Amino acid sequence: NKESSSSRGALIVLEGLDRCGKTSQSGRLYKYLDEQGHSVESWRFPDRNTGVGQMISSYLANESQLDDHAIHLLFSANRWEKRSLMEDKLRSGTTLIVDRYSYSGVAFSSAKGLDIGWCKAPEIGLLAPDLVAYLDISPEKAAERGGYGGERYEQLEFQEKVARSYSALCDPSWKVIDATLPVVDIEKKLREVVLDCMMACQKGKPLSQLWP
Ligand code: NYM
Repeated sequence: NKESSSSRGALIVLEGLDRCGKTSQSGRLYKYLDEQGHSVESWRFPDRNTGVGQMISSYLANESQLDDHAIHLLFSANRWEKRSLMEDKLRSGTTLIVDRYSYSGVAFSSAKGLDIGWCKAPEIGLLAPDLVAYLDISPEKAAERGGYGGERYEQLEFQEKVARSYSALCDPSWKVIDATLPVVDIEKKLREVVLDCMMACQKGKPLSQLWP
């Protein structure tokens, strides 16, 4: 059948603190893979284009207030509403580069003091990434980069808590990349791990679900 005869795309997730360089690295990676002739798309969460995404966006802009649990579930719902499209894309051979995913969901909400098990629960059954690349930077270094916008969470003290939450979540399969290296070096390391991962997916690595 179609599924077993054609190879699938890879689900690549980039994670890290605010100002770690994820967004510019996803852009560079997308451009590279696209130019190499791969079928690839660049995604991000929150996806602010949906109805749920607009609620999230207004919360982040401090234009609305929501209970910590409620906003957590909205971030999760925002991933659920994209799940079937995500699966279709992957199965039809498109690689997805995703800027933030469930790990951001758990790291940011548990940094507020919510129970980590409670935070992970609504993510169960979403597609598991084939690769998590963590762009590692200390909260202090990230803050020095300036450009924290005025959004909620973009403060040193809170980012320190988020960094601790990410450490608790990080598992040995994550590819941790030093985000203080020159941009081109980060790009090179990222390409290496991504191409390896895409190869494994082409060779038949099955899609799996959170939490493995
Ligand atoms: N964020 C992002 C969460 O708190 N939970 C989530 O599930 C996701 C995906 O939203 N500070 C936070 C992390 C960021 C903020 O993301 C907006 P970005 O990448 O700046 O658009």
